[in-house]
Amino acid sequence: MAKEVNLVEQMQSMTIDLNSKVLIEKAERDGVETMYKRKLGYNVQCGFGLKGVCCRNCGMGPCRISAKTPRGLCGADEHTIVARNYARMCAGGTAAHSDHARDITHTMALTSKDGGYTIKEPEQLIALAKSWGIETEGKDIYDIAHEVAYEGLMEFGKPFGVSRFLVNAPKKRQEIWKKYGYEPRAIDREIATVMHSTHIGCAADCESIIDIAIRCSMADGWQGSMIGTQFSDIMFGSPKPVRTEANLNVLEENNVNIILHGHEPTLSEMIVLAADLPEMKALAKEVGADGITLSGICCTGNELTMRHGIKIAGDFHQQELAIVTGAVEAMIVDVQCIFPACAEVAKHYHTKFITTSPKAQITGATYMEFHEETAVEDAKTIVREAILNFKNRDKSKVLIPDLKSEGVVGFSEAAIVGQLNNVVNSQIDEMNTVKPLVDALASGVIRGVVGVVGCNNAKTPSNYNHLTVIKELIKNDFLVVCTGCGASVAAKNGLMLKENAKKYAGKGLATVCELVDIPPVLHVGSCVDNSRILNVCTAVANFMDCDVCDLPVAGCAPEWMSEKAIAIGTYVVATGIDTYLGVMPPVGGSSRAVNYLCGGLKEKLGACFHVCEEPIQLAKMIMDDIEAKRPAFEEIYQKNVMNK
Ligand code: SF4
Ligand code: MSK
Repeated sequence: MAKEVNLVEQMQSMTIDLNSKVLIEKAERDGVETMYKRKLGYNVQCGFGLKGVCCRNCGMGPCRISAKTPRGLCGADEHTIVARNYARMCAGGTAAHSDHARDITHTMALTSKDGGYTIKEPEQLIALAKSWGIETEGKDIYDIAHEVAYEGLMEFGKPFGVSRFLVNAPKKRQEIWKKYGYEPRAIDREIATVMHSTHIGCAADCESIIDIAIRCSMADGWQGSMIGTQFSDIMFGSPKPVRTEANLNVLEENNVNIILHGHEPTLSEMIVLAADLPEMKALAKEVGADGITLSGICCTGNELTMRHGIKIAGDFHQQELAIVTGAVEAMIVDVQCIFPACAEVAKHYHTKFITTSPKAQITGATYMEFHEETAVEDAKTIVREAILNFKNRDKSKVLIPDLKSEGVVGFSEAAIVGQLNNVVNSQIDEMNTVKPLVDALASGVIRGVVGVVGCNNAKTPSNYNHLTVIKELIKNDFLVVCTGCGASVAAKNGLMLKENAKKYAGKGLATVCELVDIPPVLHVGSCVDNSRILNVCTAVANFMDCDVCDLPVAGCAPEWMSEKAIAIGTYVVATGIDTYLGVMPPVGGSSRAVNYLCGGLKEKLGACFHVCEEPIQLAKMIMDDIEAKRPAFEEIYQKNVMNK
């Protein structure tokens, strides 16, 4: 018995989320295996993999670099192997974000006045069309949408030219990209180039392989993700500040609980629409429920909360635990970050674990394929399935943990700028000016802005690095903007409430929060929406007539885990923003790779990676580096803004 208690305590020590601790204990009681149990078996992980020195790029391998075997069978050394593995991670991440964007673009091609998908932001569409040289005068908005969709799809495979979005960057940044060959051409081409160059017998020079990886990641940030975010905003609406709640207590005992998990708003937006239909609400009553509660996990959750205030059930590490509550009628998933284990966990309860994408079928799940062409009907079928499952719920197995937090989310670029602009400097007419943000930064009231983004990683206690870094930063007057699961962590802990600014933020930041009615941590969206951070930084740099690397800003991924996160970090560095990681990427086996990524790139790009696995130290590194940049930044402000 004592042994069992120790086991539960050991698992509970792997998260700081109190709801998760309750459900870890319940999972053990219910005989359910979760990630926390599996982690016990992974205390010693493969040293070759951790350092990135294992190669299986051909059938002669796997080859593993050690003192005894310093080269693979083909002669590739640790520098080649590490760089190739790193590049393939960037290609995987770029493929995931960009294939999501491709589907969004195909959906834009299906929009129509009376169809499932419509245009909610015609002005944004027209502005984008004009910037792409598409004639808009006198044209039906849906004709414009279809032309923009066609041009968007060309970004994936156009034979000539580079990303259409690069021209928005500061001139100095564009010159750097041109000089070093970092301008991404077609998205698919960049991914293919990485796969080709890292094939056996191709590139074997560490730094040049990393350069190819950088160009590929640029196709993620400055092409695929920009398309994903902008097209989603045009079709589903640009987020605006909205109140929400976060953590597993958002599940409701007497309601049909539907959790949406994954990444594609094309599916989740339709589920929202279907669940709101009177016929569905009536069906829920018929089966004995009071109503229907939708909530989200991972980036689908982020997309939905940003646009509709739909509650955030939890983050990446809580997906299995959500099912363990026994109160979930259906977990509907599409693509990315979905544990295959959810199918197994669901078998212990009445929960239907429903996969919907041919790209992500999972053994043991209920597969209900979703098609954009028949979106509304498909969504209704899926929601009906969830509602009818309410009668199978075993009340004796239900445990919804007690905690949730309120928060305000929905800070798109326009919302951030608009909020500051409205209040700080209301005499400025152009809604688009970033001057109030620049003024707040230059005055030093806000010391800097840090994007704290990314996943949860089982190498750290869930949420610990995120929460520690964010709290340190806001305590010292650094405004934090969050995406992905980092945003869920902040929301769950009350950091997205203006009312809590006084408690957690330094005096300067708390004053700004009070004045302009924002929380100290801003939710800017899903992992694809990191492009919003690029856009705001770009707008500020353009306004100040400087480069992005001159700004007092940084990126941080305290608990990154996915290939997408590696691609994100790489394009953020390429944009000129120093990026701080709380978990070491698998590159430590190559001194050349480490020196280039964490040093050499600084000379070329004005930014590089920094790694520190202790979160208070990590936050300190960020703050010290930003403070060191401030005198030059303030000089630029005096010269280029005050004297304008
Ligand atoms: Fe080994 Fe070279 Fe083949 Fe890699 S590519 S598995 S190092 S022989
Ligand atoms: S969902 S990529 S765990 S942020 Fe985008 Fe969260 Fe990371 Fe997936």
